[in-house]
Amino acid sequence: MKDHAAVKAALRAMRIETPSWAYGNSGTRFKVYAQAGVPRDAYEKVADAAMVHRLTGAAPSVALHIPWDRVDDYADLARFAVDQGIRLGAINPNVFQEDDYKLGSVCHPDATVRRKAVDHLLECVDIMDATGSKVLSLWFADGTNYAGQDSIAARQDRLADALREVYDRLGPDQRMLVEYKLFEPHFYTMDLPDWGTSYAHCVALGDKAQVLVDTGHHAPGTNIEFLVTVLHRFGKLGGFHFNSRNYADDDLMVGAADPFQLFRIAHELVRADAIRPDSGVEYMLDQCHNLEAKVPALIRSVLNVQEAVAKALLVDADALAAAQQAGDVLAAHAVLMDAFSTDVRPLLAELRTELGIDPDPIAAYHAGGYQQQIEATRTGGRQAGWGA
Ligand code: LRH
Ligand code: MN
Repeated sequence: MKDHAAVKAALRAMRIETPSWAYGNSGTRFKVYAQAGVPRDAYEKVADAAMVHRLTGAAPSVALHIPWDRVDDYADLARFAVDQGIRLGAINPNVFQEDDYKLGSVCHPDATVRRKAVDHLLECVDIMDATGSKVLSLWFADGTNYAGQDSIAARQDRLADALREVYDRLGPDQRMLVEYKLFEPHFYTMDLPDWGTSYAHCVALGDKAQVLVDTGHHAPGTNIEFLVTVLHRFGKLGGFHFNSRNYADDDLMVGAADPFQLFRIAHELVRADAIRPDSGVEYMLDQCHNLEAKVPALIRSVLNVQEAVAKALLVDADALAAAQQAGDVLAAHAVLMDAFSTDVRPLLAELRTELGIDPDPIAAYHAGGYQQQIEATRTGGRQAGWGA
């Protein structure tokens, strides 16, 4: 069993990236509820992300989404982030919100629309050059709603061509993560519906292309820790969009709906020694806080990931291996359940004290008055949101 010092060392090194869009207003097709204090621009989103890092010590970067975070000077935004104590992370292009993209973006039947989409992806690589970001995080809403609507095969060819062009534009230390999603906004085919399709395209592209696993993008009952283990085994696990769900792509706080699933995923990652910052696996959140206050929700989410990983780090690997080798099913399962049933909050509080931060980040947030400050100062202007 890992001693507490080793567990704390691993947690101290872990990095969780928060998503700029989670600080903005979000909702469902029924309603987007505006909240007081919500950022009006990328700078205010970065400031909120910096607050999450100051209180958790574990979220030193924020992912951007373009054009939601479009600014005149990306290098200046990157400098602002550093001044705030964090850095800009993955760059997410958006080819799903313009009328031209109704029938798809890079998979659209019309070459002119495909050109427009690829040009936006290439623009996002330029933005990576300006911000120093190493990750291009690709998700395509592309798909169809009815059988026969378009050629599944032709759309795959168009997708491959677009990915190839962007891949060849990447700099030597840049890479692209290819996200998949089973359904929504399309309901017959999604051109990247599952890990197998993303994996196949990434293998065809090369080493700088890997699969992004959004935990909300699978069919109910999918064993995510299984596919994570296989992707990592083949060197194609590029990263995560962590969130949780009860039904579909609910984008709820990670660990809120199914903390045991998050623990099982963390167990496989710890076993694969894939928690380290230089493991090549990006740990990012992708959530929408439709009802709850956004900054404390992201603080809670970082804590949920830390708790799941801390429990996984406490798994008695030797006892587990011995029970598995002996075919002792109950004993093997018990080793995992012992770790999962361990209250790791005192250990995490100890780690935060050693880091010089408040052992209870949520209490510290409410005591610090940041929520009142942003609600008082961020008046006027246009609140950030998906703007769908
Ligand atoms: C699609 C998705 C994708 C993002 C968006 C905000 O559902 O998970 O990662 O671009 O959410
Ligand atoms: Mn996602």
